[in-house]
Amino acid sequence: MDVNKLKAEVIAFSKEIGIDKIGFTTADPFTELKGRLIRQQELGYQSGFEEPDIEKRVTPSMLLEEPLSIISIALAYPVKMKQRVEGRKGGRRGFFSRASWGLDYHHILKDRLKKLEEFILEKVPEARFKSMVDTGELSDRAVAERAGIGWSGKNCAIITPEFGSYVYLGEMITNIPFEPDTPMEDQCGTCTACLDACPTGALVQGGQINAQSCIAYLTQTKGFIPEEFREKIGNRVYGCDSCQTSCPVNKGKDFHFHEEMEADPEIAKPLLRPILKLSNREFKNKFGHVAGSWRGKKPIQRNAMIALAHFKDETAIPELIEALENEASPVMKGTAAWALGKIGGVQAIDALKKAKELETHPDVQKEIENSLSRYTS
Ligand code: B12
Repeated sequence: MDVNKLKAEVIAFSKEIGIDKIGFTTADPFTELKGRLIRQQELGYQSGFEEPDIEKRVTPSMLLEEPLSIISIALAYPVKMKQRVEGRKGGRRGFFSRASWGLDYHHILKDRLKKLEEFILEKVPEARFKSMVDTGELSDRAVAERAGIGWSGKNCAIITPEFGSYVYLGEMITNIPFEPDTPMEDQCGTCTACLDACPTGALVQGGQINAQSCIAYLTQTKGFIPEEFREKIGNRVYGCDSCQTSCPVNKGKDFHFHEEMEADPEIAKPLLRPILKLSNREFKNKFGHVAGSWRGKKPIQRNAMIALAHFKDETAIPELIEALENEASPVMKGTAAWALGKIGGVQAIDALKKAKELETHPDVQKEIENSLSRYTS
C-alpha cells in the first residue's frame, strides 16, 4: 500500500463529498489532555455530557485494536440566516445558537465519515475504523488540534484560519499508518475578546471553561437554572455563541457550503409564546431534526419562559399563569413563577398570590415567595 498516495486520494475525495477541512494525526495517547480532564473534573468544571471514562477519552487503542492514525474532519456552518424573520411582528422570539441550525450536524458529519470509510475500504479492504462525532469517547477538539485543523482558542474552540471557529468536528480512528500533519501555532496572542464577552464569566482563563456556568450548558440542563444566571441567558433558548461572535478571527466569516445546515428562521429564531403550548408531538415535528432538541421539550420551554421574562412580555402572562397552575413539573411551575414576578402587573401578582396558597412543592413555593417579595417591600 502506498500510504502517501492514499492520503492524497483521501484528501481529494474529502473535497468531493463536502468535507471542508481534513487533517491526520497519530493514534498515540492524548497525554496532555488526560491531565487537563482530571483537573477539570477535580475543579467541578465539567458539564457531565462528556464520556465519563477518562482513560477511554485519551487512549485510542481502547477504542480500536491496533490503531495507527486518526483522521479529523471539519465542516463549516453558516453564521447568518439567509432568510430573515419579520421584526417583532407576531411576538418576541428566542434564539437557537448556530450549532443548532438546520439538520442536526451529527447526521451530516456521520454521513461524511461513512462515505470516507467506504472510499478507503475500496482501496484497502483490510482497513478498520472507528468513527465518531461529538458523542464519541475522544475529545474532537484535541484530535483536531493535533491533526492541524486549527489552534485551540482562548474561547476553548478550535479556530481555523479559513472558517474561524464555526466548524463542526468529527474523526475516524484507522489502522492505516497515514503520515501525521503538523499542529498549528496558537494565534490568539494577547486578545481576550472572548473572555470579556462571556456573559457569565464561564471562561475562567484563556482555554479553560467552567461548563457549569456556561450558558450553552445551562440551556441544556433539565433542572432549575440557578437564579444568578437567568437574566444573563436573555433570549437564548439553546446554546450560546458569545465567545464565538466576539472573536476577531470570526469576523466576517459566514459560509454556506451545506444546504442541510441552512436555518429555517421560524425554527432557529422561533416565536416564544407558542413554544409554551407545544404538545410532545408538535415539538418533535417542529424541532425534532435540530441538534438543540436532544434534551427534549421541557428545557426549551423553560428557557422560553426565561426569555419572555427577559423581554417583560406582558402578552405571555396567560400562558405563564397556565404553566404555574397546571404544569406537572416543579421546574416549569417555578420558572413560570419567576417569570411572572419579573414581568409583574396585577394579573401576574394575583396569580402568584393564589398559587402561594395552593402550592405544596418547596422549590416552587420558594420561587413564588421570591417573586412576591419584590412587590411587598
Ligand atoms: C461537553 C461539551 C460541551 C460542554 C463543555 C464545553 C467545553 N469547553 O469543555 C458545553 C455544554 C458547555 C459545550 C458548549 C459548546 N459546545 Co460543546 N462539546 C462538548 C463535548 C461533548 C466534549 C468537550 C470536552 O471534552 N471538554 C473538556 C475539555 C477539557 O476538553 P476539550 O475542549 O475537548 O479539548 C481541549 C482542552 O482539553 C484543551 N487543553 C488540553 N490540555 C490543556 C492544557 C491547558 C493549559 C489549556 C489552556 C488547554 C488544554 O485543548 C483541547 C483542544 O482544544 C464536545 C464533543 C467531543 N466529544 O469532544 C463538544 C464540542 C466541543 N462542542 C462544540 C460546540 C460547537 C459547542 C458550542 C459552540 C455550542 C453552542 N453554540 O452553544 C459551545 C461552546 C462553549 C465553549 N466555549 O466551549 C464543538 C466544538 C467545535 C469547535 N470548533 O471547537 C464540539 C467539538 C462538538 C463537535 N463535534 O463539533 N460543549
